[in-house]
Amino acid sequence: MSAKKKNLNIGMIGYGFMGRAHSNAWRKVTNFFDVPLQPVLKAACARDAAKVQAFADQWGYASVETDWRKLVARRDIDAIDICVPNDLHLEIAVAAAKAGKMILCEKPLARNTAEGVKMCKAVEKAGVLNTVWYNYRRVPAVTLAKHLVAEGKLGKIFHYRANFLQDWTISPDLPQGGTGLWRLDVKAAGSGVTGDLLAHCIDTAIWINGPIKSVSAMTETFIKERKHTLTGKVEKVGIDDACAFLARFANGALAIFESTRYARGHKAEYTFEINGEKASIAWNLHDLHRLQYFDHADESTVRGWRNIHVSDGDQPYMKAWWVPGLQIGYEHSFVHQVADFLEAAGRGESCSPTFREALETTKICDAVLASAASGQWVTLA
Ligand code: SOE
Repeated sequence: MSAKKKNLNIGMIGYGFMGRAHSNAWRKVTNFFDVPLQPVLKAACARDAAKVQAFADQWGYASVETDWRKLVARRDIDAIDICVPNDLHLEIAVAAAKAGKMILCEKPLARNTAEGVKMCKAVEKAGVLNTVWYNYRRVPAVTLAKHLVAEGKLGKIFHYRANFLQDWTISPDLPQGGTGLWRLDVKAAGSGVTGDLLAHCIDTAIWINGPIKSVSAMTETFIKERKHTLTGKVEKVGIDDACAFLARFANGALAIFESTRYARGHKAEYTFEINGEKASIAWNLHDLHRLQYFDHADESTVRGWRNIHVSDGDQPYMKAWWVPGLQIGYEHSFVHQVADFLEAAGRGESCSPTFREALETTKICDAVLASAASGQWVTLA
């Protein structure tokens, strides 16, 4: 640990899949990135005392809390990392902002726009640094795609196409609610694939290609009732199992987005393709270190899709890792978000996407769900 670096004491709330991904990022970041602050894993928090202690021991947190309010009130905590189900984001974020803590909130920002607006107001009023974990932006190949579009390599963009396909909820015997399965419970999650998976696609899309101005959507809930883990009763399923929508971008591009948890054979297949006047790019999470690139300016006899292995020091984030040709993976996207957060915090700035920027994605998710309910196109304000 560099003696010159100021410590940043982290209070982690939640120890599930995301609690692990974020903890790994906090632990690794200064081994690879020369950031101005040194994260210190000060406390982990969750309701189950034995489980949170085991988590703290495994990941190296110095202490535990079983009530997030106590964690937020602790004077020795600088930043709160929210890794709990979506229905808790608002209350924790508002309390953490009032306590003057920096906040890193797992995606999606909130269950809906109304909650998201309150969260934005809270952090802006308190003047606390904030970010939302949309990690896929920071996969080097995805960041490279952003750079290529920003440099004008694709020229005018005509089409944006994105999918996020999974297959883990096909069984009607799978319950809803509780640890791991709260994503199926509309009260905890807010929505189904729209807020959980399409939110990723939307965040990447508007980051790369600018604002979306209108949407037309359809959703389906294939399994109408599931046993609820917490009540033990069979209850109506309120989430969207699948969602597909058309969209128009402000820059004139047409888009098509699809997400489902019923695409047998697909575990987490996030893909996007962008077609421009001069070039096209395509990316697939299952091959996350590669970017497909087609440049019409290439000599016609050798023109074709290039398969770029994004692992060189002059490609985004890769200088910090191994030697050219050696790739990195999923967990590194979180390390990159932490590195960018600490870099920005060193300048006294929030890291993109801020709560305010991530609110745009939540607004689009709400517009998608409203369109699916009404059968009408919905225009974004
Ligand atoms: C759902 O299965 C999930 O874990 C999402 O919640 C994550 O955001 C996504 O990255 C992978 O899939």
